[in-house]
Amino acid sequence: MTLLTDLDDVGRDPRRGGWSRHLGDDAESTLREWFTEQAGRRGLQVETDANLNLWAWWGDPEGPDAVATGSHLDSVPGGGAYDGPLGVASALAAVDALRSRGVVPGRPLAVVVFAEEEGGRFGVPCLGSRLLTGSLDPDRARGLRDPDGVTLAEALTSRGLRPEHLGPEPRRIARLGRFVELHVEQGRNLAPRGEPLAVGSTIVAHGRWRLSFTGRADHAGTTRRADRRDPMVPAAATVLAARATMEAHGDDARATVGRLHPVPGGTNVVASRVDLWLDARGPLPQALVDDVTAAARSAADAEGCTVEVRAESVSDEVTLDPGLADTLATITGAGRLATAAGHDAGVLAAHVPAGMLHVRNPSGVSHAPDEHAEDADVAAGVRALADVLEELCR
Ligand code: HGY
Ligand code: MN
Ligand code: MN
Repeated sequence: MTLLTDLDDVGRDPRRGGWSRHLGDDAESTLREWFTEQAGRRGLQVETDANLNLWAWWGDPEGPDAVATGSHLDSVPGGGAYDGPLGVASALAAVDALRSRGVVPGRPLAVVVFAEEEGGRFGVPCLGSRLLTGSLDPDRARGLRDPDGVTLAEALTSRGLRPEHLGPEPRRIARLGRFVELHVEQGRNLAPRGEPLAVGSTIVAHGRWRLSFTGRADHAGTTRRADRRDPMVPAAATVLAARATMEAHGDDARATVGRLHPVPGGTNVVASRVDLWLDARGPLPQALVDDVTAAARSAADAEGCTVEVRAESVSDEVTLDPGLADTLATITGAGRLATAAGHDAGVLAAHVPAGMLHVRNPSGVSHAPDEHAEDADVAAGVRALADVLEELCR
């Protein structure tokens, strides 16, 4: 808990509430320094890989069959204090617990911090783990632009880093035997069960699509209805279509528009363009996107506007390694939990046996300042993670 409260003042967002910590901003840089300092205090050897992920090693970084545990430190805009940092702080505390037990890992053990898991700046979630595993093309990554139009390549260069180094690191992946991510629960499943922990079973299919509506900018007061081609109108219809689609596709469907950006965005101006992003999740996200896109197109036509739809990131459903999940369940005594939140563990799972431990969040609220985990449950998570690492590193 001390490790977490260390971060209380880093990246607080007075306008949105909560915290905003994005790749390359001051807050995220402070978090990297904090992690490096905390790892150093524990005698862990810290390195930054070609994709800005941090690795803090206990044992030989070159050794085979390493065990890695960790999560991310970046946040969504105005996010909570636990999504990401709880997994990193718990991993550091688990190292302390192993030390106090007199355990010397029989395999190399790494605490990992993945870069830009939320995609909060450059728009692609799990940026660091996707680049590391080769599931995101480095050229595409270099050209990703943040809301101010700065590319990832420019952002890296301005920090003295080498954008040309971005790309898969198969040797680093090959040295990994297992990866376990501890994460605050997102959604309310453990409170009703009365359980502090759960072992991850699956991660739902999910993705994010950008819809760009183009019309004609004009004066809010002097432009007659008949002369308007207002992209805000089909954009608004699309927001409502996302809700209707979610309701039409059953309980597991999720369709959300949380981000909408008009250009120029003047109070007295009919917009020329509106970008909105659709977050779709469930058994068949593409079916949701198809329905929302159909509604968007017909609303755009009716207003004399055009609409362009672009997939920004798509993730299939992930089944976390069943054998590892069984091991985690045996060690911790915890039940299973499927999640509709994406994680780096879900990206690594295609290359390394990956598992998750979820720590109870009493209200289930996440991606918001009210995200919470009780101290006792956090402590249970650390003990469980230490037990898991002791067993996996035997
Ligand atoms: O968006 C997600 O599902 C995750 O919390 N990054
Ligand atoms: Mn998140
Ligand atoms: Mn997360």
